[in-house]
Amino acid sequence: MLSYYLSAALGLATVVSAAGARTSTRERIERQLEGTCGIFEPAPTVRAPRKNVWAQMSAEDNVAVWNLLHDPETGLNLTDPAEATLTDNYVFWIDTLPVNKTDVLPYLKSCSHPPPPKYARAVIFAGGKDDPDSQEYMIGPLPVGPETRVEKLDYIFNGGDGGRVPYNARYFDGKRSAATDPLLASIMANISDITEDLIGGSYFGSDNENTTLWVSSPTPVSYDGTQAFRNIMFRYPGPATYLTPLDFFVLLNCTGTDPSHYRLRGFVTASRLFTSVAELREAYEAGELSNEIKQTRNTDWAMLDYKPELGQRDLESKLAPQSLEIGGKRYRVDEKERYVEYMGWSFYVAYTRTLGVTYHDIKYKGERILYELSLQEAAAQYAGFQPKAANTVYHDTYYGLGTYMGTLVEGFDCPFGSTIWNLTYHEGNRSITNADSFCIYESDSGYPMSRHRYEDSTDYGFSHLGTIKGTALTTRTIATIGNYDYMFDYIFHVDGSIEIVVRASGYLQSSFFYPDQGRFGPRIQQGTQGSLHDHILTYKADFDIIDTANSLEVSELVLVNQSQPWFPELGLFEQMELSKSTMDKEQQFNWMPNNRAMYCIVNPNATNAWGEKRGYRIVPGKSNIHLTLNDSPFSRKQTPFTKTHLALTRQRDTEPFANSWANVNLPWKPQQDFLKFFDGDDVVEEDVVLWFNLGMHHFTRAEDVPVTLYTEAVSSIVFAPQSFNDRAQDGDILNRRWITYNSETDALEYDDYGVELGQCTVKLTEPVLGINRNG
Ligand SMILES: *[C@@H]1O[C@H](CO)[C@@H](O)[C@H](O)[C@H]1NC(C)=O
Ligand SMILES: *[C@@H]1O[C@H](CO)[C@@H](O)[C@H](O)[C@H]1NC(C)=O
Ligand SMILES: *[C@@H]1O[C@H](CO)[C@@H](O)[C@H](O)[C@H]1NC(C)=O
Ligand SMILES: *[C@@H]1O[C@H](CO)[C@@H](O)[C@H](O)[C@H]1NC(C)=O
Ligand SMILES: *[C@@H]1O[C@H](CO)[C@@H](O)[C@H](O)[C@H]1NC(C)=O
Ligand SMILES: *[C@@H]1O[C@H](CO)[C@@H](O)[C@H](O)[C@H]1NC(C)=O
Ligand SMILES: *[C@@H]1O[C@H](CO)[C@@H](O)[C@H](O)[C@H]1NC(C)=O
Ligand SMILES: *[C@@H]1O[C@H](CO)[C@@H](O)[C@H](O)[C@H]1NC(C)=O
Ligand SMILES: *[C@@H]1O[C@H](CO)[C@@H](O)[C@H](O)[C@H]1NC(C)=O
Ligand SMILES: [Cu+2]
Repeated sequence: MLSYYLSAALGLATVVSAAGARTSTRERIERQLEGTCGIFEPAPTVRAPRKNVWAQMSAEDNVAVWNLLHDPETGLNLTDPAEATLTDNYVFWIDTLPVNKTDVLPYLKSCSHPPPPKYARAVIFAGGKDDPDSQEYMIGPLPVGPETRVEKLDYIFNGGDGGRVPYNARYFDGKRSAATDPLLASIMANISDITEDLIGGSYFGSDNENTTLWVSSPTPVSYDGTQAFRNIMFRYPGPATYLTPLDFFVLLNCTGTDPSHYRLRGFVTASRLFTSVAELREAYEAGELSNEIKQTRNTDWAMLDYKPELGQRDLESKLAPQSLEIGGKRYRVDEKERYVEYMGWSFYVAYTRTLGVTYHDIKYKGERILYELSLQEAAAQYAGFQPKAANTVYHDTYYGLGTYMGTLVEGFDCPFGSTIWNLTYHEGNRSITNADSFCIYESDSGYPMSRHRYEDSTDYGFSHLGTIKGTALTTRTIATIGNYDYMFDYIFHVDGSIEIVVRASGYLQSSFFYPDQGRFGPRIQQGTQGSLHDHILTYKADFDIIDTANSLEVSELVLVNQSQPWFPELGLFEQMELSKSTMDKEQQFNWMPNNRAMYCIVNPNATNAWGEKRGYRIVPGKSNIHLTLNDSPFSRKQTPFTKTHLALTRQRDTEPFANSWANVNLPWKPQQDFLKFFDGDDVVEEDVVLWFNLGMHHFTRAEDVPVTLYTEAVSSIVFAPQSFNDRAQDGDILNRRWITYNSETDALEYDDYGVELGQCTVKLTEPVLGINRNG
């Protein structure tokens, strides 16, 4: 029996079937105020003290920039991308150019100082030039007016060729894949009898109705921009295609803009290379290629829905615990300026299509800690004895990491009642809103921030007991970049520490199962092997502890032999002590074995009440790793930022990014060379930037099916005050209990400092997901 009802009370049309499945209408209805706890009340507002100068440029500015670029007077000779071919010039994307810190600091100091000028950056694919390439431009000041200029954007790239990328290394967009498709289709059509037999499918072209295989090709597509390759792996199509790879690869040489010069380099199957159709057919006909193991087209096992065959756990049909802000929201926002205040913290949020969400002017109790905190790159490199795994290095900014930050499901991805914002990026002359893709919430840390029981021999066991609520504000996005769902958390703790956490879920990029290749990962399904790989997520932390004159102090634990006169019987005995030094040159460096060294960014001229330098400690967290590979041809010179745990540089307006989004295809001749940042600049009492890596060596496992689990695929770091204050920042928290034993009354006295526990009712409703909009 099927019964339906419309849940009018919840204000949204929810259809519930007997099976428990719900469908929500596409109509967006504002969340209802439910319950008496203030959980669903909007966060109180505040006016940001300054304009958010880091903010994404507006949709209007984007259209104006688009029109200016296409204005014949600008002289770029552009074709509408929808009409363009490889040999035309067209805009790839437009994004916001970072503002120079040099221009921002005076404005932050005094609002009578004008805010810095705003600029756009635009990538133009110039296939129409004699020497075809891609070139970035800067367009500003904005809004577009008589002063606005379109100039080459070269100063943020240090590889020697500025914002230029040779055609062969430029982004492999739809037009480039389409240009290689006829060759691929003709080759694969010729051998469809073989592929049907070996891998159970055939390919006649990307939109041919008889095609039953999906193609996938990795980056890099070039080594140095002189040639271009497309290494194609085939997979079964479908929602779980990443888990149904096949043992068949086609390698193409697709150098240049003239598809008539594209050539087959070879086929790979059964771990053998065949450089022509004839060679492949000969081996096939000799019966050398039969494959015992078959990939499956049924992918129910790879979907993330409930699996009754796993059974049901005791009591699991009850609603799980929830994190709810039952006292009402305790943070303020200025949604327009994207500014947040929480328990002494304040910060601005910005967003770009390339990097996603970034954080600016992070202050604690009115003093600046960080000028900028931002993800720079999400890299991954794979391993395997086959072309796809061996060849794959991903830099996710290449794909526009920010554009993949998608809808968050309230109550599951973020707690019920979270503040949820949209993120909007620009695509052509339109702006696209990723609805409900950034959330902010305060939650119970799950442990008290601090506590002590003052032990006593009373019946209660103490004279006093103090315990302080632990809470933190989290901001979160989840970017589904192809297969993976990276979750990016920035957690502001009330004690003045900041935690940065990244997790990975989503599909593995897996390989066909080769029984003799367990060294590249375990078998995880009938025909699937989990390919070994590393994830490295590079971040930038531009610390400004109070002001820009900062140093990195290293306090190393060293062993010394010493004697102490009151232990004459010991003679020389072992002790540990701190050996302090200041890092005096820009460098890449690693966590010391056993975390023997404490790294602190300090302001040497700012001391606390005890005369100690005020600073923040860089505290290692979970899985602090760097890239395993050191000299792979696919990551040789364009991925150096992944190769150590940490790096310290002097802040430069010309060095805003660790990587360039187009670098991945230039492993031998990078457009942006992070190593060049280390050119001997003094970093003592200077404006310093700390670059750090989070990541995972992904030791794949059967539990990566259907998707990787966030519990284990996690990496983190903490920035904690280190003598920044005169005492722990827990004294001013009212959410605490100070329990005193009164010996006269023989009773306990609870001091609640006026924070009432109160009571409320909560009614949770099914989340309504926002609809992404093109504007
Ligand atoms: C403008 O670009 C087209 C290709 O889209 C090319 O054929 C033409 O020669 C270019 N014109 C000039 C003046 O460069
Ligand atoms: C930032 O500073 C660099 C170096 O001084 C300068 O070339 C560039 O034009 C500035 N960019 C902006 C957006 O003002
Ligand atoms: C298939 O490939 C073989 C070997 O290269 C060639 O002789 C033959 O003409 C091709 N057939 C078709 C239909 O393209
Ligand atoms: C698909 O295959 C069928 C059966 O062989 C054939 O009739 C049809 O023309 C093919 N379609 C295309 C687009 O090649
Ligand atoms: C790829 O093709 C280009 C010309 O189209 C040629 O110069 C180059 O040698 C080829 N590379 C390989 C590895 O075959
Ligand atoms: C964007 O470009 C398209 C195609 O050129 C045009 O039809 C549309 O009006 C433009 N939109 C805006 C907002 O200018
Ligand atoms: C301390 O003395 C012992 C015994 O002489 C020696 O083995 C050890 O290396 C010394 N340790 C240090 C840190 O000097
Ligand atoms: C910091 O203090 C030292 C010693 O008093 C002084 O020489 C130096 O100029 C100060 N640096 C800054 C950036 O104020
Ligand atoms: C967020 O996006 C949704 C479209 O899904 C739109 O209805 C809503 O007004 C947007 N919110 C804001 C604050 O712009
Ligand atoms: Cu992984």
